[in-house]
Amino acid sequence: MQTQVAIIGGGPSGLLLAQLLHRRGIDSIVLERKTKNYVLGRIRAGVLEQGLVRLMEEAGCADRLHAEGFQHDGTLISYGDEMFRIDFKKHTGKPVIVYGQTEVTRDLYEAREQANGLIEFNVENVVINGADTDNPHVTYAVHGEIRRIECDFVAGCDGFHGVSRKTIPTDVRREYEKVYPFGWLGILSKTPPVNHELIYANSPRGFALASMRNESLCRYYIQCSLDDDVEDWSDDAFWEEFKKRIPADQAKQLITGPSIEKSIAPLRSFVTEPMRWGRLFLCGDAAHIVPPTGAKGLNTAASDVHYLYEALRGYYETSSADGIDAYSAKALARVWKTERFSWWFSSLMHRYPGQTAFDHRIQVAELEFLRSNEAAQKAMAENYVGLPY
Ligand code: FAS
Ligand code: PHB
Repeated sequence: MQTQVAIIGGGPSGLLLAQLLHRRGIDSIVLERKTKNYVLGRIRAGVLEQGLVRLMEEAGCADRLHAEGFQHDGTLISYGDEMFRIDFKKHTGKPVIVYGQTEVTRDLYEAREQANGLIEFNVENVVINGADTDNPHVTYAVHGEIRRIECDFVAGCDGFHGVSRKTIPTDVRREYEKVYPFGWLGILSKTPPVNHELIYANSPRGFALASMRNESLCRYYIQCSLDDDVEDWSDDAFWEEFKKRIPADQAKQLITGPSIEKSIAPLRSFVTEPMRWGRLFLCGDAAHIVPPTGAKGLNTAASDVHYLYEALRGYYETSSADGIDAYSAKALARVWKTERFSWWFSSLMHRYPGQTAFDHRIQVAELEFLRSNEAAQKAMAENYVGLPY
């Protein structure tokens, strides 16, 4: 087979890139290791920056997002029984949209299918060959049959555990990592949200987050030990702990119910440099990971896709290599800013093993500064709604 761009990975990065390229007449083939239903079964992000919304509009996939997404003009931050609001609209003029990553991915799959986009599922043994030449090709197997794609470029959109990053030679790659000494236990429940906005809670017992997917579907998280097993946490145990971590007046109005999904995610900060090697470009989780505290994972994948899409358009439409030559530096400049914000917000909101009473008072002092200082709130709001592309 022959295509212009071989895309490894059928998650949001790969699908969004494929759909944007298609809209400019640039063809691609997406190779996905799992089935479509498996990919859609993952419960991941819930908050979209305006940049991702604009890209979904440009991809022709934003109708349901606009119809069903919820505009949030601020977020709530609590510490003990204290709570205050960061007003996004006042400080930035922009909202965020609450709309699950699952729905973003569903909309993108639907658009690819309507465009008869080529997506191969259940692929195995993907190998990216000759990325450092002008004639790369990708080999892979489907049901035991070996296949080969000749292409101009390869987009590595295969997430943290994919093959793309590892295709870049170790003497070229530089990796930066911070593993956090705790995880997030998340549940999905068909209950109304405890508040109409998200609540990020710092408590002496640990972090908690009250999020949502719609008015009758909630996504709640509590910080948990890395030694915890999701089986250790009954629904009742989760709800009891969650109530202890949010302000008492919010706990009183919390409506609990059975979990329809429950999982523990480890937290890490991770960046690979460079994000390009020859004709291979890394996008999204294939290149970087953030702790979900700042809701930046999916949204930083989106800005990578934007830079790569514009670079490939420049190559095919004006025969300019400027965009592809600048891709890695441009993407990394924004990646590191979202890494910083996610690390800062995680450091502010979580209880770290060995944290002393002094350390906790410093967190409270920073929260009280954020609560009382307009400049601090503006900085927080600008990072949360999304820094410019
Ligand atoms: P993805 O990992 O989503 O997609 C990569 C795709 O490549 C997958 O479908 C995978 O099956 C496929 N693949 C892997 N190896 C392959 C191979 N060798 N060949 C072919 N295909 C291959 N972000 C937030 O903003 N907020 C959150 O709350 C949040 N929660 C998260 C919870 C968890 C448990 C995880 C893991 C991530 C979370 N994230 C969150 C981050 C997440 O949303 C990612 O940023 C987002 O999925 C990035 O999208 P992709 O780059 O497409 O990577
Ligand atoms: C979610 O709704 O899953 C979510 C929202 C905001 C975050 C992390 C996760 O910071």
